[in-house]
Amino acid sequence: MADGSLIPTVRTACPYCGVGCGVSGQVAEGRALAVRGDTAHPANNGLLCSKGAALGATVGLEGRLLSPMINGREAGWTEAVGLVARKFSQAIARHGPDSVAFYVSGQILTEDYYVANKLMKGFIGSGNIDTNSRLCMASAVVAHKKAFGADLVPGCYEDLDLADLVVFSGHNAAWTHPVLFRRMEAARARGQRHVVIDPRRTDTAEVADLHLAIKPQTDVRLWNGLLADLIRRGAVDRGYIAAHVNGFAQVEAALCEADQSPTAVAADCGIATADVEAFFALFAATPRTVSLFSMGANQSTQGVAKGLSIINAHLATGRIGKPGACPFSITGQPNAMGGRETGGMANTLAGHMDFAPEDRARVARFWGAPDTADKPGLKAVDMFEAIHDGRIKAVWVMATNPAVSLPDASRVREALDRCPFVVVSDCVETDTTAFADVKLPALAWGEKDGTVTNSERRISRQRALFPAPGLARPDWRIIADVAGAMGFGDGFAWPSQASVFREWARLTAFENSDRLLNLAGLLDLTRSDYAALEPVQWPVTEGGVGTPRLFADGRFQTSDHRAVMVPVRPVDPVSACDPAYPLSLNTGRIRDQWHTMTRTGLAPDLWRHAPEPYVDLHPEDAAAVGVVEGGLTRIQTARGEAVAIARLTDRQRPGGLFMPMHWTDAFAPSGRSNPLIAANLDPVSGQPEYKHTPARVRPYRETWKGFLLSRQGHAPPKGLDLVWRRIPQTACDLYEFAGRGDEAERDALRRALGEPAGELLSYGDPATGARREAWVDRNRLERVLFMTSGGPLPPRSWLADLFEAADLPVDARATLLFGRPLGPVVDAGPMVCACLKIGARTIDAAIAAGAATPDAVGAITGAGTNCGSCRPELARMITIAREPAHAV
Ligand SMILES: Nc1nc2c(c(=O)[nH]1)N[C@H]1C(S)=C(S)[C@@H](COP(=O)(O)OP(=O)(O)OC[C@H]3O[C@@H](n4cnc5c(=O)[nH]c(N)nc54)[C@H](O)[C@@H]3O)O[C@H]1N2
Ligand SMILES: Nc1nc2c(c(=O)[nH]1)N[C@H]1C(S)=C(S)[C@@H](COP(=O)(O)OP(=O)(O)OC[C@H]3O[C@@H](n4cnc5c(=O)[nH]c(N)nc54)[C@H](O)[C@@H]3O)O[C@H]1N2
Ligand code: SF4
Ligand SMILES: [Mo]
Repeated sequence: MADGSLIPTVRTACPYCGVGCGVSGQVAEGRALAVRGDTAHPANNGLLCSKGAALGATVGLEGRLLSPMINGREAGWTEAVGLVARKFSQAIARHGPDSVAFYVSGQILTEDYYVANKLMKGFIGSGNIDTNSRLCMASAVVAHKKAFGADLVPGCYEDLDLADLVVFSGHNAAWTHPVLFRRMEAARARGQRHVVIDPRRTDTAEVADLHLAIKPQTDVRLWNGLLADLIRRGAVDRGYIAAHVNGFAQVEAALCEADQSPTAVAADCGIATADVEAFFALFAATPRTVSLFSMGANQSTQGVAKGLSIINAHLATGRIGKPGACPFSITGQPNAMGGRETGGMANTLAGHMDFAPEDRARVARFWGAPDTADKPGLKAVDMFEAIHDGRIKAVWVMATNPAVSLPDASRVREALDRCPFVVVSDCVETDTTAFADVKLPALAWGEKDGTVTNSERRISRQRALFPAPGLARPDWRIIADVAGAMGFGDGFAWPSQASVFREWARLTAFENSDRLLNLAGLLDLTRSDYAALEPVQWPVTEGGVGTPRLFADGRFQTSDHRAVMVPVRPVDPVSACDPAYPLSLNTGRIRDQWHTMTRTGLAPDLWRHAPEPYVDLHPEDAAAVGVVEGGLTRIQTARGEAVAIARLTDRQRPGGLFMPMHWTDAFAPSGRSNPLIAANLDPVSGQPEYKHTPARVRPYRETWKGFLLSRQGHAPPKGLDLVWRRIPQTACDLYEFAGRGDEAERDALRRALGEPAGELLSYGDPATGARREAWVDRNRLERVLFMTSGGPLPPRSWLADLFEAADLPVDARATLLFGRPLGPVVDAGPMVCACLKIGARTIDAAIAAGAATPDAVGAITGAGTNCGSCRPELARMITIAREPAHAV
């Protein structure tokens, strides 16, 4: 019981990022959920970010998949499971085990992952199971394996508290790992320094001590330059290298192939020599350095090389396995790490064992599965290519939305469309379920029960808060049932997820003389031990004791126990740009949305910070082609086109574009980034280069535009070529749209929308092409539609707020078609603090009145005082207000 109340508290883990925060949930009644940060969880000590804090708004049942569906009709489990088993078995019988595939996700639990991998690799006998972590962690995994002998993350979050210097490589932690960033903010207050390597001036970079806004994809050049400089200064740790590291001489020799002077490095990276020198000096002088690396490093055709160049600098200085010192690849998804452990990747087998004959024999023996795969399967992008060309006849997608998130997404959709049999397990309808022959309803967060592993190898429990709705089932159970129906029942007959976990733990400990991934201390968990399991970091030794830091003894998991430095050479893909596509398109995340928005998209508050798809670009690049601030803009690449709102900013390097990855058909079909992304891969890791595609921009040049506010949901009207965006509000949906057609196009839209109930109020002005309509039913506002072919449109917020009223205020009715109340309009500006709904104008006013720190702004306005995710933005706004040169 919490707070003396009668409502029980369930301690669980957040389903979003790899920080892996503990969440305390209380269910009042039905599905009404209140969440707080779990003060006893070591990852977050009670903090949550905006996404975690909004979990309560995302657990409703509307839109949920609650029954298996076969070709669009509801079916029972027996029929659905039987069909999936039969289709997979038939494909295997006719075309062999490699004609089927699973594409899974870092958002299923370890138990789910273990069962999926055991079925595909152990019993179907194919390596064709890969995970969306291919798009995320694959390059870091390869770098770890090459350098340490296995996919081992050396450090822990405590290192981020203890470090004197944190280097962020391609990591916008302020937005993507906000709770960890707040921990580092606290360390900064104690003197920790931050260096950010990112072509964009992100919120992480804005508040850093040094921002290296490198030319895209020049990281290897920079880190090699750093290592050469450390050698020149005598700042490498010769004793550590002699005792624990191979390959130093080869790396040193490779460095000598290029001019490593700070001036040459700075020129190639497109930054000031003084900044390069400052970074090198700071790194050399700071033994307690943590180098975080994330998607700006991994999602590259040089992703492995980037990781290795970072690790090389740490091995050469002995900054690993020590408090406050390590290279730290941070994970994205809540269970990216769990997937890497259990074998979710096509090129590993299970439990950090690969396809070497003795490893394979050991896993096959453990599973009692003589047909266990003896070679790696297809990696994600190649898997979808094999679906496209017909080699794969049946695919099962679980907990991921590849029709949105894979590169070259139009080709992925084509592949799914051609595939003879597509199964999708999800909790809701998605752009991918649209291609499914069979949809299987999975339990969602708050209903599932099992374990996840976060970035610091910490295993936490996700626990159920609600009973299973409808016919939804846990993923592991669905897979085990299909395995049973395929005739593999004996190996899949677990009575509970606790018994799956025990088997998984036993596998890690099985004939284990040298594998660090070992859960020996968790082999004998009873069901109640499992229910009560406290967060613990692997390796877990016999007494159940965890291990925060690896390699403290300088022993690595290679055959001679020495780490390996690997020579890496930079490649410059950006300067070789096609003149038709002179810009470099970079993509990534926004603060308050999670990936394809199937869950965060349900929380209206999370829409306020970035309501529409946008493209950030430098004012010079915009001016060159006539793109204007706030204007609809076409972004074109050799693969496809999108339309987004232009945001002109000097936070973007000239030549660079940035688009968020999040929009889908459900929210903005033309705002999707991934039809634009070429599927260029790191040759070893197979990870796509989401951060660089040659591109160009052009104004969209709409002839008319408008917006609709409606209680009723609307799909984008078929047959009309509109730029269409849906933006959920508290009591209605806002739709923004624009077109390039004539009056007839507007009439067609008007017809497609149909008529709601109620009385129609309307106004038209042929001169400006303005058309304004409102429907009021029993004094409740049902719909508002505004269109214009030239004139301005009023702000939407006042109108959206009117939908929250049960009864339309009398004066509001009179002014509805003006789109604003009588008297002055208070526009709070773009929303900065999503929790307390504080807009930019309010914050600017507080800064103008003298607030000089995020705390001071918080004291006046309240902004940043709940989850704190907007604190970096407050700091940036203060900086900009102070330095007018910054502002654009
Ligand atoms: N709010 C939010 N948080 C999330 C997620 C989410 O969807 N929303 N997703 C989670 C997941 S799965 C992941 S993987 C993580 C990702 O977390 P991050 O890696 O922090 O996120 P991104 O925005 O993809 O990319 C990080 C940065 O890489 C920079 N970059 C681009 N090119 C280069 C380059 O050549 N060199 C360098 N050094 N940097 C470059 C980009 O400008 C961007 O700022 O976030 C996790 N957290
Ligand atoms: N342009 C661009 N594209 C990118 C990236 C980028 O930086 N730029 N980043 C890439 C990266 S790092 C990642 S991780 C991917 C993420 O891309 P996706 O994995 O495609 O994105 P999500 O929206 O997280 O998809 C998760 C799906 O699982 C469902 N789901 C949630 N919980 C469960 C569950 O318990 N069981 C089941 N069966 N389903 C569940 C959700 O409803 C959702 O549909 O995107 C990649 N794509
Ligand atoms: S930082 Fe936010 S999204 Fe990540 S685990 Fe914590 S609460 Fe969830
Ligand atoms: Mo990710």
